[in-house]
Amino acid sequence: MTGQADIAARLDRLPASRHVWGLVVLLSLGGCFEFYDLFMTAYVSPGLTASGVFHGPDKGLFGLTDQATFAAATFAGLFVGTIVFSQLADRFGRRAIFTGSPLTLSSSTVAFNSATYYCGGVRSYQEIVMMSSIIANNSAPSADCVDFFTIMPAGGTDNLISVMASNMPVGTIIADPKLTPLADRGGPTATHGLSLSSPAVDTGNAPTGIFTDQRDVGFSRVSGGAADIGAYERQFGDDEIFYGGFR
Ligand SMILES: [Ca+2]
Repeated sequence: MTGQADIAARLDRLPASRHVWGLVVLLSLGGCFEFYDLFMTAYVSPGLTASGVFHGPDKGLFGLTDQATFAAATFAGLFVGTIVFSQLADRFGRRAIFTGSPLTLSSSTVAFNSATYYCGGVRSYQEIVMMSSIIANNSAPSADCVDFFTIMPAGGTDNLISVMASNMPVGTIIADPKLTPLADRGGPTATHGLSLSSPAVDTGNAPTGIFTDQRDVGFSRVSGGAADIGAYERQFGDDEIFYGGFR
């Protein structure tokens, strides 16, 4: 009977020949494409298409469809990141690099996502820094992580989470952000607006150098007394009934 240790020892005894190295390279490339296909395009793209971020067969950036641009740019980024930054992990150690590379969420809205396993909103095993972001109205089977879960330090300010979690940035508002239904409110994608009575209105902060909300030109990042929490900024003159979603 052959155990895993025997198999590993057998592999270690293989001569470092051209043929063996060729097999290693081919298996690595196969694994790279397979995992990329499984974890990125298979799961992420349908969601982005359904939410209106990808625009079907239309040609966009680089003259490619949105899906093709996403796949190509992410793939290129993986290679560049691996070649350039893997040396940092070799030099300083993987634990130090992972700990020093926190997940950052800034002026973002993560809402109305659902999961059948793990977390409906944001689940992180790395340190997370959240700035002026909403995580709300998500659903998941586990009460531990409806909206948010992390076992690492969570920093940042001016955030709103709808369901209490055990480890959140200090000062996080726990409340219903009163998001309005997904609709075309300008910009390239549909958005969830903010009701006038939303606790996210005028309680966020604007990142340095960011002058618009997610809809881009024509939609100021700061309107009223201060920036709103999340990706959307209520604009002066927003129709109270339409934008308020009758809430
Ligand atoms: Ca505002």
